[in-house]
Amino acid sequence: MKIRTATLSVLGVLALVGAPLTASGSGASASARSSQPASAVKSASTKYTIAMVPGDSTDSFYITMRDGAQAEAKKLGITLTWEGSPTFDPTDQFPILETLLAKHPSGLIVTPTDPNALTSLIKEFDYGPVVTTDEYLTDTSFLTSAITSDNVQGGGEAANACATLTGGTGGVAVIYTTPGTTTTNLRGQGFIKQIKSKYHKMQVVATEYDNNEASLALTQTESLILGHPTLKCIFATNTYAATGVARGVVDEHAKGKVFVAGYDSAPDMRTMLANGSVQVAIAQDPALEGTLAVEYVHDALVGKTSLIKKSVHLPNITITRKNMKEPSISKYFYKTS
Ligand code: T6T
Repeated sequence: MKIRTATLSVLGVLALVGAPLTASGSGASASARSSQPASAVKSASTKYTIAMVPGDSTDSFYITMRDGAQAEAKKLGITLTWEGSPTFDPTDQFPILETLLAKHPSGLIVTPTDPNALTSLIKEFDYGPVVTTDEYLTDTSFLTSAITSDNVQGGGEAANACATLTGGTGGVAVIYTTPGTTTTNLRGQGFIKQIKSKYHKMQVVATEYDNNEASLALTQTESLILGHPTLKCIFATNTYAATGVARGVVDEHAKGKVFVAGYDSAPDMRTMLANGSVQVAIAQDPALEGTLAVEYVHDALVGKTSLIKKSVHLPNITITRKNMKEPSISKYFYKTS
């Protein structure tokens, strides 16, 4: 039986008084409890452990999220293990998740790289709180919390930026990542909805998937510029898309003619904004996602369930060349180590 937030408050009280605790929840019988793995049994003196699995281990977005999580875990005296695949791919993420779960952590934080493919494996972790960050699962019924950015709003914001840059006329295109990436899909949907509902003299001339590869986004951008003479703005829905699109615009000598609204604020984004190959970056706050995720796992473990929000959409930050050096904005550039 899954520990749900409603039953965790009882478990948390038991933990505080040092009573043997198990995954079974408040309604479980003593015999059922004794059959739980020893590692699931917590007492007040036991340190909690959290397994955290990012979308991938190389992207500055997830590294920044890890740092936020690590800092919060340290504050709370929790041991956090962070492990991910270098690629954003459910097939590669699966065995990592499986290995970490076999160690019976007290809680799990995961960025699922597919909305469905990992659900049954994650559900096997049925004795502790599970929080997703960034990406969405289709089935959220068993989650303690799902924390992400407001991706639809971010896409709409990118559309507003394109409209301002182009005077509200001309063609626009969207570069998505993979069909299974829920965040970038929502950003594109938010963008297209805003263009169609608000900017009647702008047209969506093309949408592409770059397979999360900057090199593919680059060649797609070159083809888009050559194939669509009315194209005036491209929305690149994540870090790699933005890098590739910016390079494609430069290679085609289209800087200043084809504008770029990018997502994310990886370190390279500073250069791209400064040299005018990207005009606007919609940045997220991954450090806060990580901090909140650890906080909610801890709240669930100690029974402070009233503090947990089941679904969180954090606001985005719009970065331009003009504001990028202001300390209140520059702190949102992601870190690489
Ligand atoms: O945009 C982020 C993240 O939100 C998305 O889910 C995948 O790509 C990034 O990690 C940036 O590369």
